[in-house]
Parts: sequence; C-alpha cells; structure tokens
Amino acid sequence: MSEEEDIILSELDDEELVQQMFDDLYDGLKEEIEEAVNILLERGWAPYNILTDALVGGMTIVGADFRDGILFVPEVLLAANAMKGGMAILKPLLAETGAPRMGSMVIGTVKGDIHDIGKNLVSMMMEGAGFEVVDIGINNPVENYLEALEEHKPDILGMSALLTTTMPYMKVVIDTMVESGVREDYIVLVGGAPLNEEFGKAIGADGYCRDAAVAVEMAKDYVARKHNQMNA
Ligand code: B1M
Repeated sequence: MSEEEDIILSELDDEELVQQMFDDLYDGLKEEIEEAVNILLERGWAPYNILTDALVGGMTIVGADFRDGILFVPEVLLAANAMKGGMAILKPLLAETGAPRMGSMVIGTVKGDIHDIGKNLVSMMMEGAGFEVVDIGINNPVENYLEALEEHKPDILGMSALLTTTMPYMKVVIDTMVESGVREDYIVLVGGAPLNEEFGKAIGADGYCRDAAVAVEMAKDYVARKHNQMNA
C-alpha cells in the first residue's frame, strides 16, 4: 500500500487537512478534495473560509508552479477539475444565506480566454450575497455580451480575463457599448489576475475587483448608488 493510501483525511486536524488539500489539489484528486470539503463543513467551517483558505490557497500554489514550468496544462486542468468538485459542494451553501435580492449581473470571460474558475467563484459569491447572476460562460465575443444585456437587463456587467493577451478585449466590449449608446445603462465591473485598478480606469470600467469579495462589496455599493439616484 502506498503512503498516500494510508492517509485518512478525517483523522487529520484542520491544519494538516488543509495542507493535504493543497497536495490533493496539486495532484488533481477530485474525490479527495470533495471528501475534505465535506469534512471541513462537518467540523463547522464556513463555506467561504473553505473556499478561500483551502481551495483558492491550493490553486495559488498550482498557479506558481505552472508559471515556473513545473506543472503543465494537463496537470493544471486536473487541478482545476478537482477545485470545481469542491466548489460544486460549496455553491448551494454560499447561495443559501437568505440574503435579500440585491440586483442582477451578467458575467462572462472574454473572447480568446477559457479560464473560468475565478468567474465561477465571483458568480457564487454574488449569488450568496443576493444577486441574480446570469453566467454566459467563456470565450465571449462582444455580441454575446450585448445580447445578454439586451435579454436580461441586469444592473451589472461583469467581465473576467486571465491573460494579458485577452484583457484588452474588455475595452472592445466597453467601446461597443458606448457606440451602441448603452454604456450608461449598466455598471461595468472587471476582474482577473493580470488586471489592476489603472487598467480598469483606462478601459472605462466602473470598477476593478481584486477578488470575489471585493466584487460583492463593489456591486452592492454601485447598485445602492444607482437606486438612490433613481429615487432622487
Ligand atoms: Co492558464 N494561465 N493558461 N490555465 N492559468 C494563467 C492565467 C497564468 C498566469 C499562469 C502562469 O503562467 N503563471 C498564465 C497567463 C500569463 C499571462 O497572460 N501573462 C496562463 C497561461 C499562459 C495559459 C495558457 C496560454 C497556457 C498554454 O496553453 N500554454 C492557456 C490559455 C488558454 C486560453 O484561455 N485561451 C491556459 C490554460 C489554462 C487551463 C485550461 C489549463 C486552466 C484553466 C481551467 C479553467 O479555468 N477551467 C488554467 C489555470 C487554472 C491557470 C491558473 C493556474 C489559475 C487560474 C485560476 O483559476 N485561479 C493561472 C495562474 C494564476 O492565476 N495564478 C493561469 C484561481 C481563481 C480563483 O483566481 O481567476 O484570478 P482568478 O479570479 C479571482 C480574481 O482575479 C477575481 O476574483 C476571482 C476570485 O477571487 N476575478 C474577478 C476574476 N474574474 C473576475 C471577474 C469579475 C470580478 C472579479 O467581474 C466582476
């Protein structure tokens, strides 16, 4: 029996279990990640803390080794798949907070970009905070965004990009909204690892969100301001 098979997740203390989750995420072990998430839930961990401390924490390590050429696309895909397994367990719990309806958002990853973990996390957190979220997926050309805005009339448009080569496409979407005369109808929030606040300003977004928690706070803030303006 290998050393790994000897590990019984439920016998590890919290700190050891989170460390083991980092390893299991790294190795793309979806079932182990799901089991560990359930153990932490049984131990009373808040779903948000499991997400940020264990899953996002583990993914950060994967990201560093991917950057440094230690891990390659197939391994990272397996890690992403394991992370998604954990996120699927947490999603209904994060959405179950009974928060009052706050507003609505259409969100999607831009054209040329297939990264969706961060976007999915933002969607989950927004739903948990009481927003109705329409997720239009990955690799979206500008037409998809405009159609979704027309169809769902959300308060917010959210865009995600993880590549330096795809982030400029956010400007294409915003410029097209301006040309179509609809830019002022929506709050535009953008996010993704290579972005920063200056970039958000430069492309004409209303806000740059460093992470999902910031996205929720910013969304709440902007929607409240919008409603106040409408009532004034
Ligand atoms: Co890709 N990849 N990848 N990748 N990948 C990065 C982004 C990279 C930084 C890795 C690296 O080199 N260190 C690098 C980009 C370098 C650059 O552009 N400068 C990179 C590369 C190069 C590539 C490929 C080109 C590799 C190749 O094929 N040679 C390729 C591109 C494919 C494409 O999109 N066309 C590619 C492919 C992949 C996989 C398919 C293997 C996989 C994606 C699986 C999936 O998403 N389903 C993958 C992954 C997993 C990563 C890393 C390791 C992790 C990304 C992630 O999920 N992070 C990533 C390295 C890294 O970022 N450290 C990397 C966890 C997630 C929770 O964080 O997405 O930042 P993040 O989201 C955060 C915030 O940014 C913010 O909130 C989220 C939650 O807190 N946020 C928003 C994000 N979107 C938002 C939208 C909002 C608000 C906030 O709207 C309101």
